[in-house]
Amino acid sequence: MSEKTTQLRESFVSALSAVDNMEALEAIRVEYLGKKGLVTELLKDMKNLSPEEKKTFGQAVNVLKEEVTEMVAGKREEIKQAEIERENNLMPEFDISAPANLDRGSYHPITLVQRQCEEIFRSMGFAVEDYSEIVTDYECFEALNIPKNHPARDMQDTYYLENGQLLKSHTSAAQNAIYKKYKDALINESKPIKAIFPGRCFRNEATDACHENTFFQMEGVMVDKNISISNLIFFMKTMLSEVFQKDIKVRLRPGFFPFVEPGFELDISCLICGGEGCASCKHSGWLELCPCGMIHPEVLRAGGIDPEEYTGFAFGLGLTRLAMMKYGVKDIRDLNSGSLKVLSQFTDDK
Ligand code: FA5
Repeated sequence: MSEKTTQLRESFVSALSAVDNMEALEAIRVEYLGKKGLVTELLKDMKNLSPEEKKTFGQAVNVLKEEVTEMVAGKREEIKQAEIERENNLMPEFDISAPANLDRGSYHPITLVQRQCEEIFRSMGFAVEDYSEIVTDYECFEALNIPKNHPARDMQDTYYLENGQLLKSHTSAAQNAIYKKYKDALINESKPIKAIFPGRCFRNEATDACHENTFFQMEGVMVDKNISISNLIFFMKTMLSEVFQKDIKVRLRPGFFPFVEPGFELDISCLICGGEGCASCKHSGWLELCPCGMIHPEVLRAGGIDPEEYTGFAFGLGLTRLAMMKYGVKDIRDLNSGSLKVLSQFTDDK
């Protein structure tokens, strides 16, 4: 009887030697060890044996079963290792000493302009802050003196999430958090609040050569005792002359924003057409770049600052438009196009 187990073992070993993948291995496992497999079938022959023979034969079948199981496991490991090796051979070698690939891309023009502005304001003692792109209605509107149903909301329709939060339509949405963060140092240590906070903004509006639904702004605020419009104008002028490295024609005109009083629109003469009028400036020769004004008392109050004691200015620079002007990009949509042909032309030429 043990001859039968020996024969079956030999036939299994020979079949296994031809197996080189998991599917074939599984097929042979089922053929020998499955419920109706060849090893299990051997037990059927036991019924005609004496009790003594049954015992010996049963033990021989069990040993065979264990051996076959072990050989299947061994083969499985062998196939796995071979697969790993095959994959490793397909991977390109990483050579740490290889020379750098100089063709490795460039910074986005908005990143370049943003970094330049950050540097300019940092050198004037401003902290650079970051803020979330998802904000609450309170942060984006209510804390800025724009209650529900205020007409100013029409100018800043944005994208709402199901939980009531929204994608911020302007960087002013961070003002309240900034005042709350720095107010104790202002009140207790007489440290003026000086911060800029660049960020991505979103608006649900039709796009054209100077409007995108996703664009960047950089907000700036300064709060202290006796801050006036002259401080505001000084910082705006300094920033623009540093960014453009030349005199730029600017104009200041009244502008309405519920969170400043008085409020201004700061426009620059269009650098694409030299003020003649083109699609980039809506044929006016001027480009709205940086609305600004003195922070409204209600907004200071919402930030925990007493407007009887402190005043401040705020501005909301259109960073994407600034990049257009600095690099001569005629259509704002090119900046979000992801086109390497367009974007690889810009370098940090500071
Ligand atoms: C605001 O967003 C105010 N939060 C700015 C502000 C801050 C005023 C602090 C007073 C005090 P406005 O919607 O005008 O204002 O946008 C500010 C600037 O962002 C614009 O001058 C423009 O340069 C840029 N901007 C606005 N909408 C777009 C757009 N769709 N695409 C590209 N740039 C835009």
